[in-house]
This record gives sequence, C-alpha cells and structure tokens, in this order.
Amino acid sequence: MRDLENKVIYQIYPKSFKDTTGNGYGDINGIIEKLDYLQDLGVDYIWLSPCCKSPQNDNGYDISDYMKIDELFGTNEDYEKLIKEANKRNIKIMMDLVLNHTSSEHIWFKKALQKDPKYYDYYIWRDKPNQIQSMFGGSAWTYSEEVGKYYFRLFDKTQPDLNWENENVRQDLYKMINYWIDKGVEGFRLDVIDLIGKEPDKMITGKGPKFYEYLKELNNNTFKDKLLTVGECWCSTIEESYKMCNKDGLTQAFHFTHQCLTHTNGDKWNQSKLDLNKLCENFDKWENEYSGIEAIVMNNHDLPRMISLWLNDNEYRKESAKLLITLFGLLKGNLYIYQGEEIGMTNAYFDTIDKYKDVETINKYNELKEKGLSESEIMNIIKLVSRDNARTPMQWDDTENAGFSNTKPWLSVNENYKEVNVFKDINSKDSIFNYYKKIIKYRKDNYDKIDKKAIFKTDSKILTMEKDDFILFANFTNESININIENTVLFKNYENVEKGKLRPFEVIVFNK
Ligand code: TEU
Repeated sequence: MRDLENKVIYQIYPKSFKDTTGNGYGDINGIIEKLDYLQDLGVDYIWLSPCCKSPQNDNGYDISDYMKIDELFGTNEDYEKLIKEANKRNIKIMMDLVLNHTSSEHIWFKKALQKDPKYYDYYIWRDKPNQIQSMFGGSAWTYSEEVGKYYFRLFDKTQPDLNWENENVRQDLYKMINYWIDKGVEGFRLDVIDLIGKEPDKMITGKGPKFYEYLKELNNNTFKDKLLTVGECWCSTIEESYKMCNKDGLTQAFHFTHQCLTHTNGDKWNQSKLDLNKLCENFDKWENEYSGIEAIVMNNHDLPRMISLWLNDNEYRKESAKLLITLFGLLKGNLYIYQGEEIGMTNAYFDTIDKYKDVETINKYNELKEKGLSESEIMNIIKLVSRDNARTPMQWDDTENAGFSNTKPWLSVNENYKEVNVFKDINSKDSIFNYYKKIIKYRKDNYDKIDKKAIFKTDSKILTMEKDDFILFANFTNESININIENTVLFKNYENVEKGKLRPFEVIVFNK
C-alpha cells in the first residue's frame, strides 16, 4: 500500500466548482477547463463529490442511478473525457461512493414501495420505529403509507438506507463499482462507510458486527488493495479508523477527531475554542502511534472552513491559511485539499435562512425554532457551522459571480470574492496559492524528512512540531509572543522573520 502514500488529493464539489453551461450549477466540462490549474498546484488525484443522477436533495449524496451522470453535470461521455484529460496531466479520478443509502427516487426503492418480491428487501422495514435518531435530526424511521411500515434512514427521509444483509444489494453495488473501475476511475471515497454493518434492532449503527466482513467482501470484489480508497468514518476513533485500513479493507480513513475537538459534548452546533493541548495529543496519536497512512484533512464540503473556525479569516487571513497548510502539510500521509482552501476561502456567514440550501442546516433551523430560540440566536449558530459555508461557488476572479458562472449561482457567492480569488492569487508571488505549491513540492521532494516521528508541544498559544530535520513554531493567537530561536528558515508566512518573536498567527519552520 506504500505506493499509495504521499499523494495530494483535491476535493471538488462539482455543483460549486465551475459552470460552463450557464445554468448556475458547476459541471464536468468546468472541471476539465480547470485541470491545468490543478496540475499546476501539484495534485495527484481529484476526488469528485457525487455526480450521479440524483434529485439533489442532499446535493448528490442521494443517488437515483449509480451508472448515470446527472444531466446537471453533463453526460457519462463527459465523465470519461474528464478521466482521460486528467490522466494526460498525471491526475487520477477518485469517485465518491454512496453505498449506505440511495435516493428514494432510485428504481430499487420505487419497486420496494410496490412490495416487489426482489426489491422490498433492498431496504430496512419495520412495523414500529425505535429510538435511533437521524444524523439530520428527528427519528431515523419514516412511515410509508404504501407499505404500511417504517423504513430506516439515517439521513434525510429521501435517503433510505440499503439493507446490506441482503446479498443481492451487495452484488449490485459491486457491479456498479466495477463498471466505474472499467471506465478508468482509480480511487474511491466511501461515504459513511462505517454505517454499513448496522443492526438497528440492537440500536447499532456504526461498525456493526458484520462491518469488517462486508468491508472485506467489498474490497475483494472490487478495488482490492490496488486503488486508493478512503472511508468517511465520523463515528470512529483514530484507533478504529486505522483498524479498517489494510489489504482487505481501505487504504485510509477520515476520522475527523481533530475537527471534533471544538464540538461541545459532541455537538458540532455548539462550538468551543480549540484546545492546542488536545490538538497535540491528537496529532501525536496519528503521527507516532499508528503505522497506517493518515488521511490529512482540514476541510471538506461538510465542514465550516477551518481558517474561520480555528484562526482568523479576516485581518490575518493570509497568515492563517499559510499557518494551517504549513502544519498539516508537514504531517505524513496523504494530503487532502478542499476546493478554495488553496486561495484561503472563508466561511460565508450568510445571515438569513433563505440564503441556505443545505438540508441539514434547514432541518436544524426548524428544530431550533421549535425549541423556541430567537431568530438571531439561531442564525448565530448556523452562520458559523452550516455546511453551506464550504459549498459557496469557487471564486475564480473578481468579475460578477466570481467567474463561477455567467448567471445567478445556485448558492450565493461569498461577498469577499473581489479580494479572495484565484486570478489574484496565481498572479501574486506571496499568495496562499503559491505557498501551497511550495509546500506540496517540498512534500514530493523531501518525503523522507516528513515521514518521521514527531514531537508536539504547546503552551496553549504556540504549537511546536519537531521532526529530525526541522522544527515548526506556530502562533495560534493574535498577539505577538517572544520566543528564543535562531536558525535557517525553511518556511515562513510573514515576509521577513523578526528575531525573538512570533507575530499574530505567524508560523516559522527552521532547519535543525
Ligand atoms: O456525511 C456524513 C455525515 O455523517 C454528515 O452528516 C456529517 O456528520 C455532518 O455533515 C458533519 O458535519 C456524508 C456526506 O459527506 C454528506 O455530505 C452527506 O450529507 C451524508 O454523508 C449523507 O450521504
């Protein structure tokens, strides 16, 4: 599996990347148009969030036909062209696989509703609901008038969970995966994969008793250990996430334990200040305790922008973005970059609910309304945490709609696009984009130096990371702090180093 290590994977949320048809939604041809940009950045893989046919209730994570590209994004031919064009630039395509559930518009579910003898069992039906809650709020069970029973759905009611105990379901999914492998897909991101072994009657959702058996069968029938696979595992500890990574499982898994550090009592809607001591403990575990390949991830389409949550996305935006990529970029494993991160895109902070499109956000809004919170209390929560913060259109330039589309985009553009955009960044020497390129190049050329054990320390304001060849100092505060170090500088996020101190959000890496 080591040949799948030290890769840079760039996540694209197709709906928000680049619109070439003028319908306000990004599309596959828009991605093709930007391949040179991604090659220049130095990416090895593009992970594409789902583009298959879907009613888009959850932006494509509700698939109604796994073998067909949604017209919104283009055609199957466009997808194949994308694979070819990307390959010409040494970029591979990683597809997003949603295997836990389908859309309620999928033909399997439609047939199940008619109690079709084959397809009824593709989903999970019970006479009575139990206490399991949906990840999007409320009960995980929805009553179907047609069937006279409840079906299980861990996400929206339009996303019924597949019944993995049914062998026909599993075989149909393997066929579909192999179809895409034959088309040239060379990696997979597996949506909520740790939920497939659920046993709802026993109140088990994550990593059920048959999870490892199913994972092995999936692996052996499809990607084996040849393709780069990454599982999304919100419900897993670091230890559990490494347990599923081996030749019969996945290459790597997202455990998100560092993003969860600011969740108060596990509640992401109640954010607290980042505790650097905990962050150090966390890094220490994955860098030093486990021998697998870490999936290093700061941002994705479900998370508020890390720069906005952890650092300063305003006055010190540039410094903050560079600080984060210096720290995360010098960790070992595969580096995931989410679109816009490389130019320092920030939370959008929309302050009225009509601006939000995300189903999870809207459910939360209604839930908090019912609880009696005031409009401004609710919006303060949503502004900071909503997934739409990460989903605003990519900011390509300072023209109308940020060069994303020539028409009104499906989700509003972040107001800061005149200041924060690709055109500006690629043309400025000390930009975030050019800094990302430097870090990526360093990873490629010096992975032996990165692939070392690390010592993490903090006094709650400055975080240090020391490896055999270099030492990093990162100031996570907006104050200047005196420090006592001198050596040759490998990386820095201010133009010049001022001896004896670290300015707000300053990061310096010294050679040892
Ligand atoms: O996300 C899984 C998931 O559990 C999310 O609800 C996550 O907990 C939350 O957004 C984190 O803040 C995956 C996809 O990445 C997400 O976009 C989908 O909505 C979800 O699965 C259902 O497919």
